[in-house]
Order: sequence, then C-alpha cells, then structure tokens
Amino acid sequence: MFESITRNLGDALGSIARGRLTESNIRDGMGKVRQALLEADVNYDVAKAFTQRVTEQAVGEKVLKALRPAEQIVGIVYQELVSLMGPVDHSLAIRRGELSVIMMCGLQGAGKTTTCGKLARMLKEQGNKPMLVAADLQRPAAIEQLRVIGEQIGVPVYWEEAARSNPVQVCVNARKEARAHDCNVLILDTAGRLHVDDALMKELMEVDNKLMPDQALLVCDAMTGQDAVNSAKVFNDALELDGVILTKLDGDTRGGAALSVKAVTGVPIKFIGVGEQLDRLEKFHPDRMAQRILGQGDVATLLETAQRVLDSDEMERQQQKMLEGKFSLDDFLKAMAQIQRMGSMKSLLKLIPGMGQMAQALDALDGMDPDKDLGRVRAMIQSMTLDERRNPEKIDRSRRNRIAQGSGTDPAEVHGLLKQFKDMSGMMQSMAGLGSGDRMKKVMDLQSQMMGPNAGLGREKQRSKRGPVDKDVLRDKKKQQRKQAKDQRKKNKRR
Ligand SMILES: Nc1nc2c(ncn2[C@@H]2O[C@H](COP(=O)(O)OP(=O)(O)O)[C@@H](O)[C@H]2O)c(=O)[nH]1
Ligand SMILES: [Mg+2]
Repeated sequence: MFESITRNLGDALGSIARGRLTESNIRDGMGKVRQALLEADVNYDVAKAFTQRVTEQAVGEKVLKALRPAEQIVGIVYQELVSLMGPVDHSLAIRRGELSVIMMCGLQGAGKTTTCGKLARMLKEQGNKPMLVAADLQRPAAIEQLRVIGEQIGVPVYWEEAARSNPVQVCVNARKEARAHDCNVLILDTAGRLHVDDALMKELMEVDNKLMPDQALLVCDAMTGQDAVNSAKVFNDALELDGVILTKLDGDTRGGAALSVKAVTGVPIKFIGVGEQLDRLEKFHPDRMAQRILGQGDVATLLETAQRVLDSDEMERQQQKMLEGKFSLDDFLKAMAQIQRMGSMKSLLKLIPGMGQMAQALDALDGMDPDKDLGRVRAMIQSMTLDERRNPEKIDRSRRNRIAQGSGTDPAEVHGLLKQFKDMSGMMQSMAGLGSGDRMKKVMDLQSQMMGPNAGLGREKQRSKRGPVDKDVLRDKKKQQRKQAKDQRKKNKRR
C-alpha cells in the first residue's frame, strides 16, 4: 500500500534536501509534495491546505537556521500527516451489563458484512457478548454470508426471512433477542447501494431513529479514494457518524481516502481492515500510518502482529529443538508457516525501517521475489517424506531427483537447500553455548542466508555464476598438474 505516494513524497522531500535551502527552493519542493498528494487521490482542498501549513512552518527562520534543515522539514511533514489523520480514537462506547448498539453502514462492497464479523470477533475476545444482526435485506445472499461469518467466530446471528420482514423490524426484534440472551453488543449489518441514494438513506435513518445506536460507524473502501470520501460526507450529514473503518488497506491503495476522510468529514478513523480474514482488523494509529507513508516502516505494528499471530509455545518448542540440534526440515517448514501467518515477506519488509525501498526494488527485479523463493523451499520440503525431512542425510541422488520433480524445481536446487540446512544445523548447535545477544546476531545472519535472493540455489550454482574460484577445484587442478609433470619426468628418465 501507498507505494507511489511514498516514492513521490520521498522524491519531493529529497529534492528539497539536495538543493540549497532557500525559501524559493522550499516552495518548489512543496509544490511537488502537493502533486504527490493529489496523485494519491487526496482531496484537492485537503492537499492544498496541507502544503500551505507545511510551507509556512518550513520557510520559517527556525528551520532555515537549524543544524539539519532538511530533516526538520521531513519532521514537519510527518507531524502534519499525523494531525491530518488523527486524533487517536478507538472508542466504541461499549458498556458492560447493558446493551450497546453499533450500526454499520456504507456502500455495497465496502466490506460492511466482513467488518461486522471482524468487530464481533474482536469484541468477543475482549470479553463481550456480541450478537450480529442481518439487517441487509437487499440481497438474499447477504443474510447467508453473515450467518456463515457468525458460525466461524462463534457469535450468534439474528436474521429473518427477507420476504417477510423489513430492516427496522429485524433490528427491533434482534434487540429483544439480544436482551433475552444477555448479549451486551448488537452489531447491525445494514444494506448498501452502489451509490448513495435517497432510498438507502431513508432506510438507514429509520433504523437510526428507532434503535438510537450508540455508535454509527461508516465502513469505507480505501481503494476507492475520493469516491469513498465523498460518500462519507453524505453518510455523515444524514447519520452523524461516530467513526470510520477503512477497509482493504492491504491492497494497493493510493492512500487518498486514508489521508482525506478525517479532514473532510471531521470523523475519526477508528479501525482499519488489512485483509479478508476475520482477524485482520487493526486499531488505527495515525502516527504509524504517517511513518509508513514516509517510508519509515512500522516496527510497532510488526511486533504487535508477531505477538498476535505467532504461537509462542510452538516458537519455544522450535527454539529448544534448535538448541538441542534436533531441528528437522519438518520444523523448518513449521517455522516458515508461522512467519507466513504474519503476511507476505514483501509486506513484512515494508514494516522494517529502511526496507520499504528494498521491497520496491525487489518488485522491479525479475526473479527476486522472496515470497516465491520461500514458496519453492516449501514445495521442496513438502515433496520429501516425513522420514526424509527428519533424516535428510538419506536423500541420495535418486531421491533428490524425485523431490525436484515433485516440487517443480531442479535437483541442484534441492541439493542446495539440503546443504544450507546442514550448515544451518551445525551453526545452531554451535550457538547453543552463546549468550542471547550473539545468538540473535547469528540468527539474523542465518535468516539472510536462507531468505537471500539466492536462497534455494546450491553453492555450486552460485559459484558457477562467479566462475571457478573454488579453492578445492584449484587444489585438484594443481595436484593433477604436478602428477602430470612427475609422470613426464619418469618417462624422460626411462628413455
Ligand atoms: N483485501 C481485503 N478485502 C476485504 C477487506 N474487507 C472486506 N474485504 C472483501 O471485500 C468484499 C466485500 O465485502 P463485504 O463484507 O461483502 O462488503 P459489503 O457489501 O459492504 O457487506 C469481500 O470479498 C471481502 O472479502 C479488507 O480489509 N481487505
Ligand atoms: Mg454485506
């Protein structure tokens, strides 16, 4: 996400840093900043006001006379981005022992039904008793979709036959049902249209008047940029929204909606959807988002994700096995699966400061896709029998060929993987005696070896790229030459 705005803003700020820092240079650079925002589909007025605010501060005496003025300007841009998207507000006004009603609305396809499920799942994890309500009677499939989601997360779903009811009735009945079952949160999945229209607004306002929800949340598709922001304004005028949930921030959104929606509506972004799965809902942090937009990574989110999705018992077990030298290829496969639960390698790279560009560079280079490399390694291990994974020394030439065939790789690649794994196992055992700091360093070395651009390639293949510089080969050659010379001398003597 945000690739192009990150690049364009980087270029704009870079141009300021390179030139001599004069007021006119800064104003030129700020023109480029505004262009970058507009290209990311940021609302025109928002982009204009933003650059004005930044320029005013940037051309001030304080900045021009500072030790590192260019850095100061990046700092100002960062602060303004944060306040553009802020403040932080994750409140949902849930009360224990009482029924709170959350009404979700938005255009069709924005992600309402999915987000209802995500929210219910999150609230349930926090110890609440939510109930979902199928109040979208426009599409028959919508009710079924919500019922499936409810089943997945173990949350009850209230629904009625669409033909025999209407949305207001469904919500009123659901509220009774929720009270009877001691639920404390009722989440209404309302209908959407392709465009905002009077019939939709009338239906939503009826539900709003009758149920008096504690929270009216707008679900907004971040991929649709300006359209999303315009519709947000209409929804807000009719319903007085309490918050926005931006969805599909995992896709290649340009960033316009994230950057404009708060400024245009005055309504805070509370959560963001970062995937189709029901656990892919995150609290919105304007500071982290600003860091990412400026290409500075987001370590806080990376650590949180790790804590959330990594199975700490499993990690502990694996570490123990490593230290005891019992770490098998099967364990390696499991470790890989754990890491992949956190997201693609490319998406993880972007969260690490300074690595965003690397992810972009990889995009530009063919055949340098860490996710593809990982996929090949996984395919190779999966093509081994369990016995082979535990005892890789059994893998001879014919087994190697079979594994290569089964995984769509070539035997040299399988050989390379086995060799690397052997090296790794040796190193792990040697690590057993190290302190945790040294160990960490070694783990990082290992990772870069295993996941590097040539991961899976055998040493042989890497060498052949460089030409015959191998010491063994050279030594063999010299030996042969010496032998030949000796034989020749013998022959000469006999004559
Ligand atoms: N990638 C991604 N897809 C999402 C996200 N939220 C929803 N979707 C997908 O968007 C599509 C529409 O979602 P749905 O909940 O049915 O939208 P509704 O019409 O507003 O109820 C579905 O395919 C969802 O899986 C998200 O955060 N990321
Ligand atoms: Mg829906």
